[in-house]
This record gives sequence, C-alpha cells and structure tokens, in this order.
Amino acid sequence: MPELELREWDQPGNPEDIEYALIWAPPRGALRRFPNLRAIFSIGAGIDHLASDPDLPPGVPVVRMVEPGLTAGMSEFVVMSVLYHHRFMIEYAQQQRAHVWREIEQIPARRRRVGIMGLGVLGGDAADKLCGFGFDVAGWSRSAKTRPGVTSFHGPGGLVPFLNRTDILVCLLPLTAQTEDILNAETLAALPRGAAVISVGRGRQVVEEDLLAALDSDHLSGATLDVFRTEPLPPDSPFWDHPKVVVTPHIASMTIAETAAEAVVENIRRIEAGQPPLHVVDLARGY
Ligand code: NDP
Ligand code: OXD
Repeated sequence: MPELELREWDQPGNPEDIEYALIWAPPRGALRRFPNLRAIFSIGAGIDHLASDPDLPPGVPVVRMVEPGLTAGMSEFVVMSVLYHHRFMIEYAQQQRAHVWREIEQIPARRRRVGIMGLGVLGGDAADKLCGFGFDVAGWSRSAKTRPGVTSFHGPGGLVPFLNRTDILVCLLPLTAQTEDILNAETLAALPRGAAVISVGRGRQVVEEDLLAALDSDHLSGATLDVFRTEPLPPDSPFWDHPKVVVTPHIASMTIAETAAEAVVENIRRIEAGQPPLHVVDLARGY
C-alpha cells in the first residue's frame, strides 16, 4: 500500500494525522490522544487486554488479527500436541528418562475423542486438520455449528456432555468474563480418567492449582501448556519440572508479518471504500 504513510508509535507527529493504529498492548488510554482514529488493528487474535481497557477511544472499531499465517501456525501446534498425547509421548519421555523399554498399545485415531473449546477461526481450522487424521472431533462454542465431521456442542448446557466425551481437550477460547477459570476442579473432573489437556487460549482460563491436582491424582495423563496466568512463567512454577507437562512460552502461533500486512491493507482499503472492516470485535461480548 505505497500510498499509506507509516509513523512509528513514539514519533506520531501531529496526533490529528493518525487514522489507523496497529497495536498490541498500548498503555491504557494512550489511543485517546488520536482524535481522528478510524480503526484500531490488533496484531494479535486475542484482544482481552483491549476489551478490558475502559479508556479505549469510544466508537472506534477494534479489529482483531485474522490472517492465514496465524491460523496455520495454530493448527500446526494443536495437531502436534494432540498427536503427542495420542501417541503416549508423555509416558515415553518418562520411560526414556528412566531407561525403560516398554510398548504401550496404540489406540486408533478414530477411537480418540478430541474436543476443542472455541470453534472459531483458529479452533475451526484445527478441528478440520484433526479430522484429516481420522480423530473423533467435537467442538464447544457459544452458538451451535455445522462443520462437516465435527460434532457440535454449545452453550453452558453443552459443556459437561462435551467434556464427558473428550479424551484430548484443546482450549482455544478467547478470555472473557464467561471463560475465565473455565478449566477448574469441576470441569476437569468431567473429563474421562486419563484425559489430556492442551491449553492455548489464555492462561486465566485455567485454575492452575486444580490442573496440578488433577495431574497429580492421575485423573489427567498429561498437559501441554502454552499460556499461563503469569507470563513469563515464574522460575519456581511447579509446571516447569512436572513430568506430565509440556511447557512452551506462549508460542503456539504467531502473527506472520507478510500475510498479516495483507489482512490489514485489505481492511484499510475496505474502510477507505466506505465498507465496514472485517473481524471487528464486539467489545461488550469480549471477543
Ligand atoms: P474467534 O473469536 O474466532 O473464536 C472464538 C470461539 O470461542 C468461538 O467459536 C466462540 O463461539 C467461542 N466462545 C467464546 N465465548 C464462549 C463461551 N462463553 N462459551 C462457549 N464458546 C465461546 O477467536 P480465534 O479462534 O481467532 O482465537 C481464539 C483465541 O486464541 C484468542 O482469543 C486468543 O486468546 C487465543 N490465541 C492464542 C495464541 C497463542 O499463541 N497461544 C495465538 C492466537 C490466539 P461462537 O462461534 O459461538 O461465537
Ligand atoms: C494472540 C496471541 O492472541 O499471540 O494472537 O496470543
């Protein structure tokens, strides 16, 4: 978009010139200094930190990041992690450390029930990729979905039946008042014994003590944790050395500059043409 003039955050020049802001986590209220903003583009998919900012400029649409590079990266991570638990790699890693040579009987993918919490842009694509491996895939969302090969559960009433049938749980929900602490002693207990949890949404969706208790009591066979209540994960967190846990530093997926730039340019062109931007966040709903 050669006609677009780019200014850096700390050298914006005359604040009245600025029409679009491309941001991750600006200081609270900082966007109010631009009186002519037409849209705020988040470089991330999750906008919980923006939705909870009472000082956002009123009436300016907030657009979350939806771009093919971020989606592909998340599906890679989810597929890798589901396969890791499906193929007993938590157990084999422990056996390797103990120099134990022991086979564990393999379960066919069609008999492994994967459940994805959040069947949106990212969860939906991951579900499709997992169907390709033959897994028995279900999703849980606010509204009912019709996605080929994916069993849909929805709303608060669908949560426990969804958990009851889930051997490998993937949490890909946005963080809102409704999803905070959603993985707790009660919901984890609704998973079948031996289930695994993959947490890639936001750390505050998981009650960490309850997750640890479920791992230590062997109710859960393992967990892959990419997001945490405190990031970076504190050095004394019990997750670092837990034999049943894989820790990654919030890298399940990343916005890819080339493809993200195209998504932002497309949206600026829409706005300039008088059309509403795509992927505007409903700030009241929180995602
Ligand atoms: P979307 O908005 O496309 O999808 C969100 C999904 O969650 C929708 O299916 C929605 O239901 C469902 N949902 C929201 N609230 C509830 C609720 N209360 N009960 C049941 N279902 C609910 O988001 P994305 O897929 O683009 O992103 C999801 C999240 O992934 C982000 O918000 C972010 O937190 C996280 N993320 C993590 C990354 C990482 O590296 N770890 C990278 C990128 C994103 P419905 O369809 O009915 O509206
Ligand atoms: C995102 C993230 O929300 O990286 O994009 O977590």
